[in-house]
Amino acid sequence: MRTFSGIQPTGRKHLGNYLGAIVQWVAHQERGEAIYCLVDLHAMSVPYEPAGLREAVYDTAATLLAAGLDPGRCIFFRQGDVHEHTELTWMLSSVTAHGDLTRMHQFKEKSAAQRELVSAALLYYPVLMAADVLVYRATAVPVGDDQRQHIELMRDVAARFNARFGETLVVPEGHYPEVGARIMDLQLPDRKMSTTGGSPQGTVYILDDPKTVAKKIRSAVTDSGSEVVRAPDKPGISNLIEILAAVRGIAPHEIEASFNGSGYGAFKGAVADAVVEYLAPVRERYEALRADEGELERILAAGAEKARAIASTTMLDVREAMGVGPVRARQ
Ligand code: AQP
Repeated sequence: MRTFSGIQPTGRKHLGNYLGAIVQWVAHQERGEAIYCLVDLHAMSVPYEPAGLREAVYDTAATLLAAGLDPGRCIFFRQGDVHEHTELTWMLSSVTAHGDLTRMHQFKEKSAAQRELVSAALLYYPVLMAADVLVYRATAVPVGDDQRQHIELMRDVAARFNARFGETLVVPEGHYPEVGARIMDLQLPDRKMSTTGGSPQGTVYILDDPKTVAKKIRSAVTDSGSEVVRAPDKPGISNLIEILAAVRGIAPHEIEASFNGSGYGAFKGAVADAVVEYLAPVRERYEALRADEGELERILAAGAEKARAIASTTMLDVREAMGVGPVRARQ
């Protein structure tokens, strides 16, 4: 298995990113080859500050290393350091339907939220994401549930490329966690926990201090009932059950069974304690890792070199298949 996944360097990652993606990333390091990327070029699809982006790359790199990414067991790098991603984006755009891009939920939501420029980069986001994965011929892409539509598009694009230009790319599969694939905002439980679209009090950040984490969870919006069960009319409690199940590594029905009759107050207290304890080691490791920017740069540069070696081989095949450049001499 070859795994690839990317994450936006937005600096402060949240519990949804952690349970939906990062936990899987750490686990996939033991299941074959794993390649992980800080997608700084994706972050340019909405307004941003150049200096802030560079800082956010270090913040996110340190968070992921603190969470358990090990550069000795995975390739960890910054997207913008490997030019093959952008070259393949252009190649893939010739087999991507413009209509499919305008139908992406993320494009519709984010373009509607833009007050000024709706950039072409926002429309192209899924093509760059397809290039990220396909340039490594990855087989597995661990992501949260919100990425399903992008993964399906990427699979269609790879299949269309192969049908048009000959078998060159690998059609990858999305891997979604059984529990924690869509963590919801604690104050707006009908919306996913999110960097840009959620509420500050409803978003638990990985690096929030323990008091803040506990306060956010204890003030989570719930319904007027008292039963700790999942139900369509109980989105707040259902979300907390999902969070506790993911943190404890057990099934949601086991959480329901163990809190049967205990009431919301005790249940929220247990979720708060469990999440605080779960995130504490990451927060503790983060400070030392973040303090050494030279070491973070060294790790990312070494990762980029390894990534480039794989990506450049794919691009030779892609260019040849598409008729770009001279025919390659065979040895
Ligand atoms: N709420 C979530 N539950 C489970 N998984 C989630 N992911 C994101 N939100 C949830 C997964 O996290 C990974 C990284 O996502 P990203 O690179 O898009 O990072 P982000 O921009 O910080 O994530 P957001 O919050 O989703 O951002 P916006 O506000 O831009 O929409 C992905 O695997 C994603 O599925």
